[in-house]
Amino acid sequence: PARTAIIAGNWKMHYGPRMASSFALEITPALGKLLNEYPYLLCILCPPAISLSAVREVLDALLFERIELGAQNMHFEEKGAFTGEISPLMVRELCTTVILGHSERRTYFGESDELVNRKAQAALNHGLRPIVCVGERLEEHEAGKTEAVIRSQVQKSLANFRSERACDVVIAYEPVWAIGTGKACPGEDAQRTIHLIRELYADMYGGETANAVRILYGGSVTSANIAEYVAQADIDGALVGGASLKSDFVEIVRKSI
Ligand code: G2H
Repeated sequence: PARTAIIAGNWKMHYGPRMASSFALEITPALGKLLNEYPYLLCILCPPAISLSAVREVLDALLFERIELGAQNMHFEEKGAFTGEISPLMVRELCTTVILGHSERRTYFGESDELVNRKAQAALNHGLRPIVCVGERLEEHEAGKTEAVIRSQVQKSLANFRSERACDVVIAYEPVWAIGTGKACPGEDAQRTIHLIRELYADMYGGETANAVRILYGGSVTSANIAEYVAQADIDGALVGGASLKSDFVEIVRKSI
């Protein structure tokens, strides 16, 4: 395949250090075995910040290098008086990746496209791979505004990267109406929007970069529907929420191969 696929598990606010450690111990041997057999897939676990060290220890002990670790959010500054925040330098000590601009961050914590863009630039500057999330809300979807909303989010959230770094970004298309609702977006519809995102990215950074950038689908992905997404030409994997908290996650990875 031209692009190495990614299956990322966004644990959201589930599993403190103890549970995270035992769950990681439960799933990583099977995940590691699958990944050893198939080099074109990368798996990224994204536990809550407080549990990153615990999962890091499990991964280091098992020596599965293609299971990586990601944070779910971070501040753009390296350090300072920002109570409750974590910085790119801190994330970099344990992780390769950081999820940015998830719709829950945008909705409940007021994150704007401009803030997400600033965080994504900070991630790239510190050698972290940002997974930048975009997606339209239900009312926008129903009003036929998907394309306009996505265009605006992509143009603002993904602007001004140094062109040589723009292909290191991962984009996640997560229609908000499909998140945690069990109403997954049909594969062909996700493909259509993700193709549009790739075209927009080509306008911003050139065709070669757009061809190299990984774009994931997210929203109610399970082992029962993952095949529908990875079969699409422009979809390079998934950002999985609820189903990443169970052993179903191993099945999702198996079916992505
Ligand atoms: C979308 C997704 C993971 P879920 O938020 O980012 O969650 O798979 O539970 O819809």
